[in-house]
Amino acid sequence: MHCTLLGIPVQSGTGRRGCDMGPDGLRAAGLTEAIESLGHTVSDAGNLEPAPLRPVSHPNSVLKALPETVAWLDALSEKAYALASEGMPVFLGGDHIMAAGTVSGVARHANDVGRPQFVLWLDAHPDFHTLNSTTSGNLHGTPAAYFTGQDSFEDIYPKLHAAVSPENVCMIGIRSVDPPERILLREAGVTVHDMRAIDENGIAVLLSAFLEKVAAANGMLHVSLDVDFLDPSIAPGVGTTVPGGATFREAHLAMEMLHDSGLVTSLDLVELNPFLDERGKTALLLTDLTASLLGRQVMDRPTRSFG
Ligand code: HAR
Ligand code: MN
Ligand code: MN
Ligand code: MN
Repeated sequence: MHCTLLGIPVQSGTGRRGCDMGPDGLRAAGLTEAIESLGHTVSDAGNLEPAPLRPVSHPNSVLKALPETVAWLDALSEKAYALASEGMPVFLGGDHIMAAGTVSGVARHANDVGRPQFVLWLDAHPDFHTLNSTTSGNLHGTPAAYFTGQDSFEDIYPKLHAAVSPENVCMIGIRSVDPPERILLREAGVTVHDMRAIDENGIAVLLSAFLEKVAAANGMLHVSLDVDFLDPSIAPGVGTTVPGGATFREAHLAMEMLHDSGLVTSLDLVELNPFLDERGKTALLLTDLTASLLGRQVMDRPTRSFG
């Protein structure tokens, strides 16, 4: 397989600085070498730059850095669309607003080739605010609402060529949901597995059910991995730590199952903040998780097929 790395040093979607160093943190941790060691080829497309600013405004006065953020999305949605037709894009963040660009871009490509787009959202947060519902104004809380076609984004975020059906989105690891998000998620029909669901069922059961669904539909699968999906004790290098996250083995098992499924077509690694990390611990863990997703195993085992 061929992987293309694209750095997206955006941090205008979050209230904390340091996410703009995320792509270089992942490079320093040896991401390219880890992927190559598995027999894949890698090209590094470098870091994206934002498009020119265009005048955008919205009546919600708490929104932070809206024009700057939109400029990143304008560039990224086009770039992600272009990269989706050549091997597996690995998008290096940057804060999670970038998923508005990556998912809209890859979903547009899936639509071109007549396949449904699915999204596995691994995060403490659903990031399902609209521009109307957010009260923090931090736009990294909005990408999943945008790419599933919820209202408020029209003529502000890039034109959405192909919305992802909310029924094709599975969120795992969720443990911080704002009241308006809870209502919107239920109304839209997104599958949300909170941490209690992991505790009660085990992550393998939850993920298998989703992978069966993707395989049965011959879907494309985008994985969006937010650092705060992981417990802060193993992944401190993130601006929004939330206690009670996924363990080291839960995260690796999810990645190993994703590899075995053969279904993953694109990947986001988001919210790494090297300024807050401890001697590269979080960057190295993300690198190892990516290796598990791309085929690293302890012992050989027969691949399991879905669908
Ligand atoms: N829901 C909160 C807000 O809107 C948290 C925002 C999202 N934070 C993240 N994303 N780290 O996963 O402000
Ligand atoms: Mn997130
Ligand atoms: Mn998060
Ligand atoms: Mn492989």
